[in-house]
Amino acid sequence: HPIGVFDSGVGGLTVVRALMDRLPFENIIYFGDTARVPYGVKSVATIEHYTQQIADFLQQQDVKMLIIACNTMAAVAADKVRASAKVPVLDVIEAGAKNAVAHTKTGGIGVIGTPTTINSNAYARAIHQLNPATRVYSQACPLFVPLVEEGWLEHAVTRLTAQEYLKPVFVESIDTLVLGCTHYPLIKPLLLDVCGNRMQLVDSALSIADQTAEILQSSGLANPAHSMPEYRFVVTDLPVKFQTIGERFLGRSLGKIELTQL
Ligand code: DGN
Repeated sequence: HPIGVFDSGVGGLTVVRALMDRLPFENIIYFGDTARVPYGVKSVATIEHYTQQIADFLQQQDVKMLIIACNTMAAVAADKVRASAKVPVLDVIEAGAKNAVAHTKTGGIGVIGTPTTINSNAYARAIHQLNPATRVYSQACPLFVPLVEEGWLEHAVTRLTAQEYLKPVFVESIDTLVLGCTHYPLIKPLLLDVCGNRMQLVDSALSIADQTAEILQSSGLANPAHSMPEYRFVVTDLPVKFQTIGERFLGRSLGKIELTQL
């Protein structure tokens, strides 16, 4: 049975990439809702409805586990998905929060993400639940998603934008910064540069890959070593640049892309 990974569009491929590296014998089916992206600006009711549709679709494909790769979906719809799912459900927020709490030394944790993720306060809640003594500073960075999709990973415009979002008062209050959006791992070097190289960046894609590995091992659900993995990529629309952008996120070729309607 494959691991089901889903996202509002192309971004969750950073999570698939981390899973492929960490768990090379696992089958993965990726679902990207490219016809309805971006979710980051939609209402909670709509995001919940879309997320449930995708979780149902993936369970019909016999997945052994569901991974909510999209921070925006995880922020507002994870509880709903968990309540109805018949397989374990992991999400990037839970994984990223755990990692942030483990890394911080000063107790000052920064979180960046889409406006919906930040407004939901989901990261702050998850972090405080793990360690009430931490201080969480949040900053919405709506312009990063289009800049990353444009491929401007080292561009002067992206650098200026980052300097605007990550003001010294914000940066100086924290020692750990959670990349609370699927797109941000691609601009890690630039963010590190803007924040000062001593900042601990928490990549929620890597965090969730570690958590997935733990759960598969402890539950005995892991595929045997040396199995040949199968990967499927399913989307609701095939925009012109999907292949190019997707391969940049995945770090390798996507192969065949399947189109479906929900
Ligand atoms: N995948 C979304 C996230 O991680 O928040 C970003 C893309 C979007 O829906 N705006």
